[in-house]
Amino acid sequence: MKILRRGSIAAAGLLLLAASVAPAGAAQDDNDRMLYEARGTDSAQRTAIARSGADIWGTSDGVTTFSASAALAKSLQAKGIDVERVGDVEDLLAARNPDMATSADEFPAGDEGYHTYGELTEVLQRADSEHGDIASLSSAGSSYQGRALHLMKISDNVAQDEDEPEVLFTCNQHAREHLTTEMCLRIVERFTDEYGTDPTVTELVNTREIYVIPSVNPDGSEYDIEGGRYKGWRKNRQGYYGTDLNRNWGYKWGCCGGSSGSPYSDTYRGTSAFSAPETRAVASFVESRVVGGSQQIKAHIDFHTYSELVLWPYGYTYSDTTDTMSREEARRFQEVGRKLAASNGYTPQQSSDLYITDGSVNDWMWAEHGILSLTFEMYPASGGGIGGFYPPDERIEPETRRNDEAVDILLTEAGAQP
Ligand code: 0X9
Ligand code: CA
Ligand code: CA
Ligand code: CA
Ligand code: ZN
Repeated sequence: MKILRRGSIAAAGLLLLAASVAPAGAAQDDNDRMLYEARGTDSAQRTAIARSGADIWGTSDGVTTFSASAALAKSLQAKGIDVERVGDVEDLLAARNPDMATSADEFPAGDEGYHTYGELTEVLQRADSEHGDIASLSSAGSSYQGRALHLMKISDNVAQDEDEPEVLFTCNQHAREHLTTEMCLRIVERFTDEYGTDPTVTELVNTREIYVIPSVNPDGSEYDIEGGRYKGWRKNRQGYYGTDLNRNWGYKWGCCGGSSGSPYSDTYRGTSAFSAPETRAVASFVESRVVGGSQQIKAHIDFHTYSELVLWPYGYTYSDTTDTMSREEARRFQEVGRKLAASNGYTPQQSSDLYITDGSVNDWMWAEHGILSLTFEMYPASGGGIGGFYPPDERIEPETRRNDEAVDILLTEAGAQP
C-alpha cells in the first residue's frame, strides 16, 4: 500500500496508515492484543519487555503480566523470556464486563461505586462548600479535551498561603487505574470530614498545606468507561493514540529506552517533554509553588495500580546514586519508602528495579524540585490479569483505607525535612 503523507489524510485514512506502518511487534489496534505472563523475570528482562513496546500491567514475585501482539510475544520468547499466553484482551475485557452500564457515562453495572468525572466534580464541590474554612477547590488547568484538572487545597486558614510544609497527592495519570481516583477522593474526604474529630487529621490539617489532584487524566478515564464497557485504556486522549502521561515529564525525557517514540505504543512519550496539556498544567502548578526561590512542596505521592509497590526515583537508571541523588538522599528515600511500605504491606523498591522508565513524574519532581516524590502501585498484588485494573467497587473502601497511615506518615515526613 502506498504510504500517504500524514498531513493529507483524514481519521479513517489514519487507521489504514497505522495498519501499514506500525512496527511489527506493536499491537496496532485493540483486536490484536493478547495478554501474557512472563515468569521469573528480573529487572533487565522487564526492561526488555517494556522497551519492546509491550504494555506491562503488573509484576509480582517476578511474574510480569503484559499485553502485546502475538508476534511481539514470540520475539520476547526468542530472547529467552518465559512467556505464557493468558488469553485475548478483548475476550477478557468482555468477561469482566458482564453487564453494560445503565447509562452511557456510568461505570459498568455493579461498579457504580466508582466515581465518574461528573460525580467526582460534585463530591469536590460539595467538600469545598461544606468545609469552606479548610477546603478550597480550584483547577490546575485543563485536559486536552477541556476538562478541569481539579485541584483541592486543604489546610487551616485555607485562603492564606501560610508558612507550612506543602504536600501533593496526584492520581489517575493512567486512565484505567480508576482505584487511584478513589484514593485521592478518600484523602479529600478524610481530611475534611474528620477535621475536628480525628486528632491526627486535625493536627495535620493545622500544620500542613495539602494539595490533591484526583484525576490528572480525566479524558482518558472517561473514555475508558464510555459506552458502559471497560476498554483497558492507559494514555490521555491527545491525537488518535494518546500520550502516556507518565513518560511525558521533562527530566531526561526519552533518554534511556524507558518509553516509546511510536504513537501506537502504550508508553508513547509524546512529541516533546510536556507536550501533553495535563503534565504541563500539573508541572506549572508545582513551579508556581516556588516562593522566594524555594519549593514549598516537600513531598508527593503519585498513585497507580497495580502490584502493591512503593517506588522511589530514579526510574531512568539502575544506579542508586547520581549527581542529583547523593548517598544520603538515596538513603532517605529508602528509609521513607520502607516505612510507608511497612504501614500498608506493599513491597518497597527503587522504581528501576521494576523496569526502566524515563519521563516519569517522580524523576522530574525530585531532580527539578527536590520533592520527596514516590509512586504507589495499589491493589492487587497480582493475579489480576485484566481484573487487576478493575477490582470490584467493594474493594474501594478497604484498599484506600489501607493507605491512610502511609498518607499520614508522608505528611509528617514533609515536616521533618531540611
Ligand atoms: O509504568 C508506569 O508508569 C508505572 N507503572 S504502571 O503499571 N501503573 O503503568 C510505574 C512508574 C514507576 N516509575 C517511576 N516512578 N519512575
Ligand atoms: Ca459492586
Ligand atoms: Ca494553614
Ligand atoms: Ca505555604
Ligand atoms: Zn499507572
